[in-house]
Amino acid sequence: MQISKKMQEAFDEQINWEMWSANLYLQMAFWFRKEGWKGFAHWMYKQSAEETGHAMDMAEFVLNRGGHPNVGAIKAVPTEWSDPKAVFEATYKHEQQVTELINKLADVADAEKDRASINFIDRYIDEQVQEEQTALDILNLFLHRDDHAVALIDDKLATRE
Ligand code: OFO
Repeated sequence: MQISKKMQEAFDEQINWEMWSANLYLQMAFWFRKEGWKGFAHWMYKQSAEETGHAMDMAEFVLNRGGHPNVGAIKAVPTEWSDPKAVFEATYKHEQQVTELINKLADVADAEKDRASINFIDRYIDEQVQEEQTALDILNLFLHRDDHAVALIDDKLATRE
């Protein structure tokens, strides 16, 4: 069944947000590099590529349903943060917003009674649980920074096979 106009427009909006997310994380990577944090920058480059992958995956789904995805104009992203912790606070907040957007996309699929889209979007609902948790886990490392040694032990124990 061909994708409805309403469903395609909802996907277009989400594709645009995924590309905005990719640009946000790319900009964060640039900021970390500029500030001399190579590890954080590496993580952000990976995160940016993952977001581009989400946009492409959604576009591929729309194409497979006989639609014509549109990226649209992508708004500028922030360029400055006060410190690494602030970047991850922004990351966590952003992922919470993306969860709301994915939920809205699912609402459109429900209203359209579009079973294929409902099924497709479900994996992003799961993905967002993971995305929020990952950002929060990193943020927690910053919140525990006064107890740096304990955080390092915590980190080490987490690698137990
Ligand atoms: Fe596309 O998952 Fe993060 O934003």
